[in-house]
Amino acid sequence: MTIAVPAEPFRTTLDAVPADERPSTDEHRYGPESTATHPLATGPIVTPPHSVEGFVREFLRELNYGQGVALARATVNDQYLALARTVAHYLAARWLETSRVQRETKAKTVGYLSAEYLLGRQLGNALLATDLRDIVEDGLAACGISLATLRAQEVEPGLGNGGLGRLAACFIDSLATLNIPCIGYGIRYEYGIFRQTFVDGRQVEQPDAWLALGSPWEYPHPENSVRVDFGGHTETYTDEDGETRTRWVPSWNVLGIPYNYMVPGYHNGRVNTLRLWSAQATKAFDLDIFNSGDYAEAVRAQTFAENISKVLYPEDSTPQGRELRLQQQYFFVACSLRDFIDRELPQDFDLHHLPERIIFQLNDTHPVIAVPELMRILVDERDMPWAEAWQVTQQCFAYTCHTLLPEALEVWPTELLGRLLPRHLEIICRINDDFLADVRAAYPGDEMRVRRMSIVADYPERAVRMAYLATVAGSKVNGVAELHSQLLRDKVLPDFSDYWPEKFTNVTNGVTPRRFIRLANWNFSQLINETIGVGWVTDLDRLAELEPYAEEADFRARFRAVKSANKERLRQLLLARDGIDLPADHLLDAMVKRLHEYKRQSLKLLHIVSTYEQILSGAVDPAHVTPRTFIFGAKAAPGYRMAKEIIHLINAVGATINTDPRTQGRLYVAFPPNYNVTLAEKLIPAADLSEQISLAGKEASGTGNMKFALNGALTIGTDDGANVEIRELVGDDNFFLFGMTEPEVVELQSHGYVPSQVYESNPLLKSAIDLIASGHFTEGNRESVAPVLDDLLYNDRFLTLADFQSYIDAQARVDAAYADRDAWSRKAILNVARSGFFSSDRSMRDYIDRIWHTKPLK
Ligand code: NBG
Repeated sequence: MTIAVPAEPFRTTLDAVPADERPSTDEHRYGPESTATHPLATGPIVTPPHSVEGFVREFLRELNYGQGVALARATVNDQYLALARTVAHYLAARWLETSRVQRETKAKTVGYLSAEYLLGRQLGNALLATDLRDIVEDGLAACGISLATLRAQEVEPGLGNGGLGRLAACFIDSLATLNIPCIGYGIRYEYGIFRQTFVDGRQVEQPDAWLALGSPWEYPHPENSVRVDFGGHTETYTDEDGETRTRWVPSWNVLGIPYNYMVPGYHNGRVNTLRLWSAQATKAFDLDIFNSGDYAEAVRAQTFAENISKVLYPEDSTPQGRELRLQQQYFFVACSLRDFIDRELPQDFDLHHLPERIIFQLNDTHPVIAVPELMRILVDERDMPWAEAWQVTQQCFAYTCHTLLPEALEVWPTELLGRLLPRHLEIICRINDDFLADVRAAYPGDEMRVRRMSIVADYPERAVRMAYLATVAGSKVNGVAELHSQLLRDKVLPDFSDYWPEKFTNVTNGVTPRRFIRLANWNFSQLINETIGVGWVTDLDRLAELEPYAEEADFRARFRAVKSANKERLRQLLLARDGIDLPADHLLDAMVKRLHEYKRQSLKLLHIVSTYEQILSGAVDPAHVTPRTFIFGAKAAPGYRMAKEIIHLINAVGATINTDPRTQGRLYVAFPPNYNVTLAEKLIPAADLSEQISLAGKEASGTGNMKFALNGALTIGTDDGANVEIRELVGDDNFFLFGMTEPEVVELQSHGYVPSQVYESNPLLKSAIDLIASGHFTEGNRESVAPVLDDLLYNDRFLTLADFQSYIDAQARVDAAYADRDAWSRKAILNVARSGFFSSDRSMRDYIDRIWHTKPLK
């Protein structure tokens, strides 16, 4: 198709720009109080024309006037920024309209409080939401630009560590698509999750300067900044009515600047808001120092304030309890509560009715300091009696727990809390006193129970257990998969579930089909469209209609063709990105997730080494080995030594196997660095086998497991997290189950587990471990493998060795099944057809029904 590219607007005069193509007007600036009379100012917000010509005109205008360059001189980055802004123009009218309707209808809003949002690239998603992909592709082509090149220019906002942050991103996508009023609140980290590189096979972290080349998707509003106080002390005083009251006299403060991002619904005309806060120094902060003439000190003070939103803590499931992290947490929830109460609600709003307008969902314990903050606002600032304030507060919060590891539940020392947030500590203590009085009344004489349930722990140091505070304050507490919610009730918070059985519920996680099927697996989604129509993207249960096609040879062949094409696409990407040359036609066996001992990447490694060792020793004829590529993606927290040792060992094993002529064409290990959402979108659709091999009872849910199943990979997995539900839905024949169950794990541990005995008694395992121990993979260096092996043999907290044989047996079943490709395809298609439940749209409906009770916008 050829289109005539119009002259760039800078070559024309302003008057020549047709009136209906002027930039959109913000109705709030010209809103009810406005005296504007011009039809453009009072009329509807204008969306650019949905045509190739209309797009090109808008794009060139943005390039010339927004970016300030001519097409002939524009860099790829200029073009990307102009394109992003242009696509955003198409969403702007819906965005402004959504927020107007939301305000006018006084709809109850979900305030999703999350310290992390792992968004992934924005451009593709915005093109999908606006249905502009073809228009943009043609329009850019007419300008001599490739859309693919511009898409590759985007640096993803990596404002999260892993599953928890990605879940938040999926949830806000679904809420927009379901037309549910929601504001996502979080932190605009200047540096997101680190960029991972490997040097001699060891992880080296590099800062993620994601903002360096511009950030076209955000809309800063410094004029709406919020002041956040810290430190100081509290004092009591008597008010005009003779009441004794408390006030907080803070000692320092910072400003929170809101940055708004659009969260487009899918083809429904809605665009919700994600509001991320950035910290800035206040004037008060450094004025004194400036006045004293110490310029350098004043600038240092500024840096101190801005540090609060400087960097994402690169931890996942193991918080480190640092002061700056508590500052981050309080910073963003204080901004968010203030923002909602002061800016989203009318000025004269009676806060007794707050629960009718907002439900704040606490995404794990990170935002839980919002509970005493709301109490402080109501009691200290708005003069609400304590009991009334507590009633309001309890209805305004609900809490999601995302872990089962005790070390992952946040606990803040009272010393630190008292220093940073003295008033909040007092409020927490009063909440605790009131709560424990109720517990004493319910269980007279049971002081042990009272101590167990206390929000404030006395041992090993006086500290606030944030999960307990959230449980006491929240209207509901939920886990993220059936098994997890059960264990949460039985093991993590048993006293609380005994006391408040009805407070506990489950909402199984989900993933957005927009990004993880429609966008990531375009060819497959076209095949689905041709087979069952297009509605499945917002109604994922409709994938069930694919089930009969699993029995059709032609459909299976088409499914395989898509899989092969996806593998080829991944091959090309990794070649260009990392110089990794994936062999063609292998079973692609993928384990991608954060590196953590409980997830057991080392079990995967033992399987690889064992397969290799069997070939070397002649026990197995290489001709009988299923050609397999093992692909890993995993970042280790920078301070997590064992995780880093495991990464090093995987790389060492990979380097040896990939260059050993004896296993050429049979085994290949790929470990592309810096696994992130962008890579996931290419990798998951290419995989045949999904590794979900955590120790039973440790993985709260997992969401990668869902993405793989929905893209036609079979799972090899333990009975853990959402694996349990995946297996129930897809059926035992289409899932490779292995390993101990959670009760079996408890049983083994209670008898005293001795990993070295397993090693001694299992020859296959022994020879694999011995091969590693010999230094075979590390150029004879035995010391460098000792940390991992010693831990496996003498500690093995996550029972890797105990599950080894069962895992190997399951892998043999995988090989046998893969030998019949056509039968494998059938199983893979059934996985897709039966996984519609794992849409985050369904998760959101469950939250709405069981927890939020919000309604779609009219
Ligand atoms: C993670 C769990 C995962 C789960 C995600 C999302 C934390 C603290 N938890 O199993 O480990 O899928 O949360 O719920 O990051």
